[in-house]
Amino acid sequence: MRGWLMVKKSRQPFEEVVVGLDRPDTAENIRKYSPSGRVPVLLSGNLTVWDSLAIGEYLAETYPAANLWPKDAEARAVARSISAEMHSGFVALRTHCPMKMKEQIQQDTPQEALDDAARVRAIWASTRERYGGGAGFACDGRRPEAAALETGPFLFGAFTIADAMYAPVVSRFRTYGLPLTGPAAAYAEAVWNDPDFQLWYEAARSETLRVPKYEVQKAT
Ligand SMILES: N[C@@H](CCC(=O)N[C@@H](CS)C(=O)NCC(=O)O)C(=O)O
Repeated sequence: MRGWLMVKKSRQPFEEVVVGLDRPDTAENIRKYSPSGRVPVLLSGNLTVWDSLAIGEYLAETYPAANLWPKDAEARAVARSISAEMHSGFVALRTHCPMKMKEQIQQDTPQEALDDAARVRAIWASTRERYGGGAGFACDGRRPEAAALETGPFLFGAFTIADAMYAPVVSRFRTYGLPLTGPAAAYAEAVWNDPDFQLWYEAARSETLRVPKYEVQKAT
């Protein structure tokens, strides 16, 4: 979802190849495209980019008009920080709340995953407050004059790579009924209602491929 959303938001035409995961031929199929054996991978001419955040960076540099990172350097540094935090962290949330967009699941979510969810909520609320076109104050309390804050419902106003990085978590909050109120809830709603996010959701709803290891957990 993350790489796909980034390419959609770059507004460039692209062709999608879907590879079924957790199957005997998955590794072989992915390695036709990706040297890491992981998806997503972006092929552009002779170039292969095999990591979602690297894909975002490449698209942001190649198609600057798409504004995939915030324009302001301070906001951009924060956007990169929270994107990197998502990329390398939140292991408990990912482990105990696997992404299952179509389902509503009642479970006793372990405290460590709830702690991750709390950190995500705090990131969403504080980023919206400082950079989302609302109050728009810098870390030291100053309003950043060069911020050129854009209005919009996303973390930095307009949709950026940071929103793509957190989009799967928006889905996890919904699937597992994780607590969500106030600005963080409004933000999650905005991502859910984004037309490109909805395109992915509709495709997921009609998807017939299954990932066997995630089918053990039953929806209630
Ligand atoms: N750092 C990578 C992680 C990618 C990753 O873990 N992808 C999983 C699917 S979400 C994968 O390719 N799994 C291969 C498999 O299940 O065989 C990125 O975000 O691009």
